[in-house]
Amino acid sequence: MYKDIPLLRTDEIINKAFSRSSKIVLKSKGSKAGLFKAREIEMVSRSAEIIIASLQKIVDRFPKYRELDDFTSEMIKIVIDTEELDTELHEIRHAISSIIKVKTRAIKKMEKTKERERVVEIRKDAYGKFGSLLKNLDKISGSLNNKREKIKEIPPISSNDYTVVIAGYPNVGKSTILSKLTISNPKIAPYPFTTTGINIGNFILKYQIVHVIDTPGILDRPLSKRNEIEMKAISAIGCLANIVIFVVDASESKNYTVEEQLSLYVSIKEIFGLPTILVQNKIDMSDRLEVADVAVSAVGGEGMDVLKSTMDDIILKDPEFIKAKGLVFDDGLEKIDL
Ligand SMILES: Nc1nc2c(ncn2[C@@H]2O[C@H](COP(=O)(O)OP(=O)(O)OP(=O)(O)O)[C@@H](O)[C@H]2O)c(=O)[nH]1
Ligand SMILES: [Mg+2]
Repeated sequence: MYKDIPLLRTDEIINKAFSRSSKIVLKSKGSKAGLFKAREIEMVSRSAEIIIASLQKIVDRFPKYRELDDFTSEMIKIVIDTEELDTELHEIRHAISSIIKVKTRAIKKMEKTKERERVVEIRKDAYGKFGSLLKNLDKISGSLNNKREKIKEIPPISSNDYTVVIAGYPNVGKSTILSKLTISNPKIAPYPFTTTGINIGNFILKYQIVHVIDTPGILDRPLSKRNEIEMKAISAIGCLANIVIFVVDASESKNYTVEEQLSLYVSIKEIFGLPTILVQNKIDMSDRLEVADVAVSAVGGEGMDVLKSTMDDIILKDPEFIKAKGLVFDDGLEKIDL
């Protein structure tokens, strides 16, 4: 998401602007002197245009986080300082308007001037001002480019997409379940809150894409031990999720007791208030728990068809899913008779 925000590199912009405008060739219409001046004016005008276009592209490509859906805008607010972003983009807009002013003034002066040397002097002076206005942006470039990196890492999911979230303690088999439920190998996208990455897989149900995401390091320990940022992240995921698959492991390989795992299950159910399927994994090496809705062996495949149909039944009855499908059709895609 937002992969095409350009970097703010003032040196590159200056070089591009000046080298392109130095190559300008004008066709002769009037006198030689007139042509010389016209070319000098065109150099100022073209270099200003190139600088403005490069800066404007940066302003335009940064997400308008206030207009975005909940999940993405929440994520942006968590990963970057949005007030600082506003200030930095304001600096760029300010530089753009200063460049326009410098250009307009210089061109006016050049038009009135007859002497060649003076025309060149005015053009060089405008170039100097363009350069220093750009150089002045160096003070924000590091911080702005850093925000660009962080925004790029936000998973490309919209709150309008139907999303299943997998939760559960570490090592219970969440990623294995994700890979078995989805058509593609889980894609590991960097996740802003942990160093471990978010796993995203998709499957198609009734011609509608369903995302399945596994959020390592987020929904895998007691919520009471979370700091404020992590809680914000959890609530952002809450905005996104439509249903939750909570995985518990009762086998010898478990790192946490079944009681600890069920207590996390209860708190996740409470905080999200979403339909939650309690899935016991690794039944090839453990006894069945009565509380579990479905018992599976993700590795061996046992029970996975039951999990899939339980999940599909919940999804198909969910008004949000019906709405998400409607969104696809509203976008003008061919309506398929279901
Ligand atoms: N016996 C058995 N092992 C399983 C099963 N499902 C997963 N495992 C194993 O359990 C281990 C953990 O599986 P993962 O899918 O990585 O578990 P996870 O919950 O994603 O782990 P973290 O990402 O570390 O939180 C791996 O060695 C899997 O091969 C199962 O049904 N039976
Ligand atoms: Mg995992």
